[in-house]
Amino acid sequence: AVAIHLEDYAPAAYQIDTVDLDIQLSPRSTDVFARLAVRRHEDTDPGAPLELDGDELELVGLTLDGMPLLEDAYSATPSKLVLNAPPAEPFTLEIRTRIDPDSNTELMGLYRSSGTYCTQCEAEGFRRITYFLDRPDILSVYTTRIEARKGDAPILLGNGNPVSAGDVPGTDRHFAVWHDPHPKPSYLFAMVAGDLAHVADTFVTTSGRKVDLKIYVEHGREDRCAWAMDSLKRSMKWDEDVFGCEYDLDVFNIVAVSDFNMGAMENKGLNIFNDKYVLADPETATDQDYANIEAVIAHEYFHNWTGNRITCRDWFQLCLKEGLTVFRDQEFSSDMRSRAVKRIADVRLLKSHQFPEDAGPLAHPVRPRKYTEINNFYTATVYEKGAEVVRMLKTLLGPDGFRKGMDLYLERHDGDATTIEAFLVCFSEATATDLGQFARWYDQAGTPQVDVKSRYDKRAGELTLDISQSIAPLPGQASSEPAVIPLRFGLVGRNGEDMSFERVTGARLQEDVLILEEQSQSVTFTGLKSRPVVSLLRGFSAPVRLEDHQDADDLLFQARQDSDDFNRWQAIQTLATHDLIRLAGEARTGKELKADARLVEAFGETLLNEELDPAFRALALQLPSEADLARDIGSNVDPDAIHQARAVLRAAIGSENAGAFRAALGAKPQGSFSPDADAAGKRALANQALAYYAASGASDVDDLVMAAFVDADNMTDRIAALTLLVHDNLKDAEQALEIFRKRHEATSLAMDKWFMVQATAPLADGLEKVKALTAHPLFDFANPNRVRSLVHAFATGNATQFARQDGLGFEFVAGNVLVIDQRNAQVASRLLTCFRSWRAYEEGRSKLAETALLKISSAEGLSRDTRDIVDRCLQ
Ligand code: DPP
Ligand code: ZN
Repeated sequence: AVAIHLEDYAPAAYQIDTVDLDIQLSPRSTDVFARLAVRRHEDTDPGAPLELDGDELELVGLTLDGMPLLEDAYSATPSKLVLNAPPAEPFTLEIRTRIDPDSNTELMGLYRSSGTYCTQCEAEGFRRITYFLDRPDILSVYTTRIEARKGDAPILLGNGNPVSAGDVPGTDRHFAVWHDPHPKPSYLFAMVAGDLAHVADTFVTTSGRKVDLKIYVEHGREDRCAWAMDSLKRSMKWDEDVFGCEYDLDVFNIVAVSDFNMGAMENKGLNIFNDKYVLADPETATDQDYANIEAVIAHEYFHNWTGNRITCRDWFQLCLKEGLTVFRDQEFSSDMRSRAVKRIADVRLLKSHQFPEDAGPLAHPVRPRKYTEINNFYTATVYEKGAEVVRMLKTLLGPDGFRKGMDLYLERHDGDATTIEAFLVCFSEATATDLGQFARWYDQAGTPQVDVKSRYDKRAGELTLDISQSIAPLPGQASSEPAVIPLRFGLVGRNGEDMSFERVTGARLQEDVLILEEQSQSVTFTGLKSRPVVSLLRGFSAPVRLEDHQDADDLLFQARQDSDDFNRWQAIQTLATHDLIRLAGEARTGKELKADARLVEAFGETLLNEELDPAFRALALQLPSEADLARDIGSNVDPDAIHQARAVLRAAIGSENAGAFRAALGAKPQGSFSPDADAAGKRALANQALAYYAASGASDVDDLVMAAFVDADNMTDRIAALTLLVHDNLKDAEQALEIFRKRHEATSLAMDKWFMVQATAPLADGLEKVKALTAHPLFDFANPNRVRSLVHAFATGNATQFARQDGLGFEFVAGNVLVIDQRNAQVASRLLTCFRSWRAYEEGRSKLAETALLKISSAEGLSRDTRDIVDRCLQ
């Protein structure tokens, strides 16, 4: 496959101003008539060829200004339609293609999910519907006529506003016409046709536009849409209040489908969602599901401005819409919930997904410069690190400066397909700030390592921080330049309050943020009466790995006293990480393992600290995951040793504080179920307590956990108890799995959890169980959610079984990648990324992982997606 380079960008030779589609639906044979108004770009020589993209298309008709084309005037293959010498003046091209939605297992383009016709066009799916200039800088006005058998598809939906609808006389078919007045790129095209139920509501915008809101789902699922609708209305209001962004059509439709590669898709006026981000009720959805739904509904809605009205010039600019929109949805959730808790959750995600990506063979800049398959760049780096970069921009410019820049961006670029440079210029102009060095965040891969050594001179009352930053060499990036790092900080005095100082030299200071710009610099604070505890990177003000050499005393102090909640959490995590890494090292020498007593005590204290909100305490009690520890250890990783270390610490914390944990089990919210953040926090804390109590070894553990499972009146509590039963191999695990299956068999999203609990069980025969589950009647390779809940969950959430010493875990996942690649390249290549840290394993496992990768690499007929990932992993 050929690599595409950012530096080769050139505007298309032709523009397409309007697109009129007539889509005549039929399961095996759908006819698509596309009428395109084509115009030569002013810089294009008259007669230059017009090259339209296709993908597995069959051309059945072609006219130019109403006339059939002579055979030597064009050439057509399934992946290309070329007009050799089109007219110099604007012309109308009519293209008729025939497609087969039922055999579209890639779930890109037009396909069917549980009988419903739906589309997914980002990034390059529109070319699977008709030949087109399928690139995001071609903005066109779309009118879509959809026709189908009335009985099969009573509901017909398109982008924009509804125009007309009616029966097709003399047939059993009907049609609907939709018109979207906003010029848009082809990746935002969507249509849906099916037998769907809906819930309806309305929203009135600030300027008085009444918008009809509808969420479409399969019949019988309407009563699981309330939370999504509520989230949508809150998102619409919030975007007006916080960013001044108003909705711009008369309708906003959301459709939930069961078979979807991504989380959701922001098609103009017609969002299509993976149903896991729409459907929720207490019986089938966890608090985490509710929070995710709120965030994803907001995310897709926010794209209406950051993504749709202002889109990307080319796919290298993907972070322009994704990083910014993730930042916006994170801010929204923070405003709806606890800001500190949301921040911790987001940083956990960043560190567990993005940091490993950024440290291995799949590392790439937030704005990549080269790709062979764009689908492989919908990554944690583009999304989550992209959001962190926008957050740093806000930190550097302040809230007012940031808002000024956003206002200018939204005004200046409305209707554009633009770039990161244009985005940054708006902030630079609005605030008279030079962002030249800041722009490196978009162009350099790798997580900067920030090393800080502090020295306190008692006599002079001065504190000096010797700070250096660096990025380890990566494939394709041997060296790097210093980044602008906003380091939020506090100098904490013995009473827990931040100390004031006289002066600071060696770095720019902006309120409580030090701006680092050099590869190394010494920063000195004067006028300090005693040695402070230095609290750095408060709120995780930059996506860096901080090594500040704090000793255990200072960390314990910070965990108890820091006024910054994030750093209180971070301090206890750092303490736990240090001890776990020590234990994991000792586990490999066969030494008897003993957890650090002060750490164990600190966990008990955290549990009992009523000043902290329950959600925060639940997060603080969570140990670093096995994957987190593997990432921090970095090389020569032994997953069994890590697992053992965690088990020892968890048991120590559980048994030393058993009484307190048992008492905390009763702290559940009272009354009927509410998904709000408060109630969710209480459930999280009680379930965390249950997990520690289960590790205490008390004699009533089996019965207590089973009782918690049986008595649970919501999915959050039920799945928490089931996870303990299965993962700790408690007495009634099998019985509980049976009870759960019988209860939820008809609810696919709940059964995903049933598969996932088993997939992630760290048991000696975990792999054999997962293999057996691939033959379960409810397992289905065609459903991405099901594949993710079993195979992907195993590969990413079951470190000891995936990386088994006999290599069978790697072999199993690699085999599945090959099977899935035959039908759905995106799901397969995503699954394959779980090998990305393979070189960090100890030698034996590393060799076995390489063998599995080589097996994939040597397979015939790999998709471009999977080929790209395997090649990069092995490079
Ligand atoms: N639908 C995906 C998202 O919103 C890709 N645009 O992130
Ligand atoms: Zn997005």
